[in-house]
Amino acid sequence: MISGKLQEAFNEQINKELFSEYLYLSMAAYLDSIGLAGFAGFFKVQVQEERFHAMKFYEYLNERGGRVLLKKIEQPQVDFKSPLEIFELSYKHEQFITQSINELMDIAIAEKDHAARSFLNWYVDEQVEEESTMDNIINQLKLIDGKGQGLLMLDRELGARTFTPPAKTE
Ligand code: OFO
Repeated sequence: MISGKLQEAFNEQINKELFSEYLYLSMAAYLDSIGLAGFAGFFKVQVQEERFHAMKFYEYLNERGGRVLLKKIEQPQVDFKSPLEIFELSYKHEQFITQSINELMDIAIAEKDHAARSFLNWYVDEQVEEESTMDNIINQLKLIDGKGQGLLMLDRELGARTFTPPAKTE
């Protein structure tokens, strides 16, 4: 059975993952509103990724005899200056999530909960990918100066992104 402390920390993390989902949906809505449907599509896939992250914690808590207790989700930012600003904010947000996963790992290690450590390893690896995805697109946006033909080409490219849930979820 999972400890009360880890249960609370995992519930906090479910809230952060659901906020991530909400934040990226807000970014998608803004991008749709300015006609960048491909960029919006990229964030709609990100929304699915974040729901997956949240549900993975949800199922795990249940499996370990814990209780899922949902919390209030904050309102996300709704207006943005540019696609570049959106990806810079996303990168910063992913760094915050990485820090949060590392803190969960610290608790699991302190409690000698080896099962939780093994479970959290998936998120440690996933965060490397999450940060790198955002950082790569920031670099591409800088290369094209965030506008013109290059922006439309990147919009088309990002619109091709699809969501594929990992076959093995733990
Ligand atoms: Fe974007 O990794 Fe979850 O929050």
